[in-house]
Amino acid sequence: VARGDEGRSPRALTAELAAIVGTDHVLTDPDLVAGYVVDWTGRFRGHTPAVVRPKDAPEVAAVLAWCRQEGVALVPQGGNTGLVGGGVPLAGEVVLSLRRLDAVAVDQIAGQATAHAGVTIGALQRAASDGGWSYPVDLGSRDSATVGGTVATNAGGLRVLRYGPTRAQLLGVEAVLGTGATISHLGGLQKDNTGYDLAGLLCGSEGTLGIVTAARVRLVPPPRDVAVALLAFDGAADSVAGALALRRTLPALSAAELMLGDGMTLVCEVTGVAPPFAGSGRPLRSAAYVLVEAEADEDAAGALGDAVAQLPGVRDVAVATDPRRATELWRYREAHTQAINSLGAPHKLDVTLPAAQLAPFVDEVPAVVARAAPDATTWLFGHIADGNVHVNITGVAPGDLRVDDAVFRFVAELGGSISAEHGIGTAKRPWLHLNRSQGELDTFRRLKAALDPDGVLNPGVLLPPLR
Ligand code: FAD
Ligand code: 2HG
Ligand code: ZN
Repeated sequence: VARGDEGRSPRALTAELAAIVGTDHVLTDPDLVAGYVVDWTGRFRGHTPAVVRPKDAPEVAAVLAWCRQEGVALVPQGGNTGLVGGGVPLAGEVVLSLRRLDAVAVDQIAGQATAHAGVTIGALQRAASDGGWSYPVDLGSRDSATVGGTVATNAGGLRVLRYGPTRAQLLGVEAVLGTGATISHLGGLQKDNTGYDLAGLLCGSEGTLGIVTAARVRLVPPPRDVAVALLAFDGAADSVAGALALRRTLPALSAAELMLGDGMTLVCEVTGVAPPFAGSGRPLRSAAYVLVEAEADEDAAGALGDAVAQLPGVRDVAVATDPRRATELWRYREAHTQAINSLGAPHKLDVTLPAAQLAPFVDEVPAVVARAAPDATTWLFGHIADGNVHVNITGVAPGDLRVDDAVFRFVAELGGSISAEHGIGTAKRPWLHLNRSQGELDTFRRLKAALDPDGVLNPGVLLPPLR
């Protein structure tokens, strides 16, 4: 098992790493290191002897080779927007920041892009758009989250129901494995049945098997016409039923996002934005909202309007007739993460439920939380048409795991998953057995041993410690 910073003189470590990447790219000054050792929420805080910033795959390979030789553990880091404590050095690991690998090239003929690990999703989207295409993975952290990080976590986001998660866009990767081998498969062939899908394996492996240095991704034609509407319902059950029905009645559906009255009120208070449905005052606690987006060749608004008109239980509709209003409606949803964080670091339990269990889950989970921690507050929102609910819990100490345990067990009882899209990281390791059999966990360990034989890559992430 690799160690963190214990047992080695910091000066020697820094000098040896500087010989690989240059003195300017080994950060040790506490002010410079500060942003790399704590996660976006503030719940997970670690420490590190150094942040190392290689410029390309050969330098990544050289840093990894040094870590293996010295038995020093490292944590790969992209935009540090991960929400499960997987990208920060909780046990004093060296941080390997991939942000300097920021080249991106669009192949307009193929409709594909090769993006290096440190390219942000926003930059990839802009490059795709400049080339007449679109990169369909989109998430609120787009201006910080990187290609490497989204591959490592198999990030989902706002349009999974139409385009799939990151793994569905991936045609190949370049990566440095824990064995020291650099593998590269960036040719972008649409059809290529030549053995194991290593890109698919690295996708979602959370930096435990290899360091992704570049990815070849497929692009999609940009949507010609987009319509957005915010629907209000009287309660969660109606809103869930409505979102699920739209998947069938509105083939153009590209996003369906749940919000509840409490979350909407908080967002309006924190951002200063006026509540939706002017004149109806403060949202009711029992209100539920679904933000709906449709993409079509033409008349997306017409298709959306027809489908909504047939939907039972809709109490109010706000339609965006121009892009500015569409952005305003999206803001109610996208501001949830920031608004909840303003109350203190939450516990984030990103879960998926089978469709039939979604409404009962949304109704019952606040009581499950209250039984585990009576002072806690539960916030629910998420990608409801994917069955994905973001359960956020505030008013609980970072290390108090009672609510996590209660919610994950409830999810497992209902046949759901403890991680829809954020991954396991360090936060959910103790509960992986709820979703994965002993045989699967044994297979995970064999893969880990084969691809990271020295155990230097993210040793605290994903796999629970052996008892
Ligand atoms: P980091 O946070 O730096 O790292 C995440 C994990 O990947 C860590 O385990 C790290 O060690 C590993 N890693 C990073 N780079 C590499 C690499 N090059 N090679 C190997 N391993 C690596 N997630 C969603 O899925 N959907 C959403 O809708 C969504 N919305 C978000 C909104 C906000 C406001 C925030 C703050 C986060 C959101 N996230 C969402 C979570 C987060 O943005 C994603 O998990 C994203 O994929 C993380 O990318 P990153 O570059 O920040 O990775
Ligand atoms: C989102 O969908 C992200 O906004 C973050 O996945 C969810 O803050 C969260 O819990
Ligand atoms: Zn999400």
